Amino acid sequence: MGLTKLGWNATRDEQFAPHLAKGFVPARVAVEDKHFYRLWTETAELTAQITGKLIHEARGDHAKLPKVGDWVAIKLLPNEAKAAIHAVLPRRTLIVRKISGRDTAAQILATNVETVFLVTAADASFNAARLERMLVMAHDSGARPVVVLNKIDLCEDLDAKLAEAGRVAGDALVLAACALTGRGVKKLAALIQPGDTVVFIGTSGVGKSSLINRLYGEDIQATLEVRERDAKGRHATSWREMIFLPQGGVVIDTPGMREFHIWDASQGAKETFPEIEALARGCHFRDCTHTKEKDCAVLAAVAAGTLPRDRHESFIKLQLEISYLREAEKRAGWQDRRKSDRLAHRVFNKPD
Ligand SMILES: Nc1nc2c(ncn2[C@@H]2O[C@H](COP(=O)(O)OP(=O)(O)OP(=O)(O)O)[C@@H](O)[C@H]2O)c(=O)[nH]1
Ligand SMILES: [Mg+2]
Ligand SMILES: [Zn+2]
Repeated sequence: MGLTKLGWNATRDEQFAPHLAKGFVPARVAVEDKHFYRLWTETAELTAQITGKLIHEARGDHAKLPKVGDWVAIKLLPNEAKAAIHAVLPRRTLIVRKISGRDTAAQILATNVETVFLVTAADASFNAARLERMLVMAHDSGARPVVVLNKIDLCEDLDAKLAEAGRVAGDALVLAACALTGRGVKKLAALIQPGDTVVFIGTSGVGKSSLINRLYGEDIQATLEVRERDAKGRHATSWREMIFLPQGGVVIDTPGMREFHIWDASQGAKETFPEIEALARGCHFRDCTHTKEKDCAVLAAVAAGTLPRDRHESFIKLQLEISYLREAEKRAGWQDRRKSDRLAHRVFNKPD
């Protein structure tokens, strides 16, 4: 597989020059499974491990280790379909999500993607607030967000749902689709150019893998009925994986997420709530929280009915979450460091 088809370009050539001088080969991370990786090089698919040196250089920062979508510098092990990963090239974009659960830590969902498809189902499970949170994450990533309203065959008030999605989506494109019949999939496909990488994210069961199968033209990803998954309490997709489309373009499928928390989201919050950002310029206090201050232009707009109350509430909830995460970040960062020190210790002491 040619590197250009996988998204390699002149900038990457420049970045790779020092690695090339050391005899390394470029590859892209297709699957990450704890500390084993599946990589694509120009000509082959290989399994790989990271070097102890790379772990050491990451100094406990998990984000510095290779993730799905990363370009890496590898050393091929002779006569084996195996490799060692020596370095990670700079990331152009980064999709980060807070890990759910009590330990708060950032989780990288994908890197170096051009477009993030935020998939929701247009059936009764549709939830505009969740979509809003996904959009914040996407705006932070540097990639272009596109909202996909899937399962439109199960929706009786599509116009209302589209309007609601459009309201939270702001400038982001909103597409309607049906993975069962293939309706709307052409429009989606048109957004994926050869050399592009896109990622599908959304809660479990919304039809991410079904849409990818449609794009591919064949069932290559397993899907599972929502009824069945409830009974079994599991997701259909269980790891993040890159898929190369026959028509060109790389797609990353991800396991559904139960919840969307937001990591370093203050900038994304501004982009998701541009009308509040604009109103805030009229507040008396520069650090107004728009909750109780006097002469608050945002509260005034809510009272006047020009800013919908639920938009204001979503904004406030997000601010609370961001400040909570800031606090938790310090603790989690510390814990993570200890964990990966232990890991580094293990790798360093592994017999060769
Ligand atoms: N009616 C209808 N069903 C759909 C549509 N798209 C997907 N489904 C069904 O919804 C179920 C879940 O689809 P998946 O593609 O497995 O969902 P997913 O988002 O990949 O789920 P995870 O891998 O668990 O995150 C399957 O039974 C699909 O057949 C659609 O447009 N309409
Ligand atoms: Mg899936
Ligand atoms: Zn204010």
